Amino acid sequence: MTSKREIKKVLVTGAVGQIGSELTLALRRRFGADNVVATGRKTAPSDELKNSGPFYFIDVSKRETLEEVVRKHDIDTIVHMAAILSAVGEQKPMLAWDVNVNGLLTVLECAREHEMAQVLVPSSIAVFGPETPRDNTPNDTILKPKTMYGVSKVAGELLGDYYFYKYGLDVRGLRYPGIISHETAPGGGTTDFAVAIYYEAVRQNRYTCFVREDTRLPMMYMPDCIKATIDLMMCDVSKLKHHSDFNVGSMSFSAGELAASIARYMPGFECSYEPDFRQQIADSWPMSVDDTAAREEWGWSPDYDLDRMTQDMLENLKRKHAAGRI
Ligand code: AKB
Repeated sequence: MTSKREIKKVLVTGAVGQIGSELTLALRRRFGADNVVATGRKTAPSDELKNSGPFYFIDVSKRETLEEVVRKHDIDTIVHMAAILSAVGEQKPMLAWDVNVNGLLTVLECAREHEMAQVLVPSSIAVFGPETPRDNTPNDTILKPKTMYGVSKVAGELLGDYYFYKYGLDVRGLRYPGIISHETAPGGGTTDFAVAIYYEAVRQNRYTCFVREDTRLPMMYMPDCIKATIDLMMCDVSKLKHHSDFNVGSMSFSAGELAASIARYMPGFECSYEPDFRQQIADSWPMSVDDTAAREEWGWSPDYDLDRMTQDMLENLKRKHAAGRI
């Protein structure tokens, strides 16, 4: 492994997405606004994202568009958030492979040639499949996903570790569970119901959920997701035994328990259930994960539980609703 370089200039791909948009702002607070370059593919950035630091449109599958921004800003770290998620990935498997694998390879090659300090690339609970133990899923276990998203994320984890061991490029990654937030809506995932339910609770006090009531999945509130990502980026590489594939647990609940938590703060809230094709995807994923490796190797520990998250989500969304913003 080459000597560790300090993170000074970060480029975020997928910065307009659900996690990227909040992560970019958090990174700007930490490293300085001009030192964190946000990039997106098509979607226009929010005013806050655009006005708080540099922003560019790039296409990660076209090396030259990435290269131009890397050179211009002397980038030494890439946080690669651009991805096609599970539900859209099942509708467009070739696109999912192209963005998630070929896009990642472009990023890794660029980082290797520029001898960058670090690449952070998230993985997902989607790397697991029906053959994996679903309860308290171990970090190192059977990876036989049945979605193209999962297949591409397994490939991404293997590529990350390959670049670490072969070239000494410091690649790190964590397996996000469903991420819940009130700023930017997620797009195209199986766990999106756990965000949509809050929006619809505030808008009309009812929701029709696309997975069954007893569907239990690992989830995480956005502040914990940002904390986990930045903690992993900042930890000393010599402490890591894993690199691209950390389980990160926070909370685990069924769709019915989520609805019950909302009903505690929104009297009269009603949830009905009409499972669609995403049910099968959810049924192939863990119900909870064992994140001992993350806790031991870089000190991971979440702050939020279900009810605390529900209170915070509803408070923020009610404020947005009252201001006509949702
Ligand atoms: C999805 O549902 O596809 C994502 C994920 C768990 O990676 N939120």
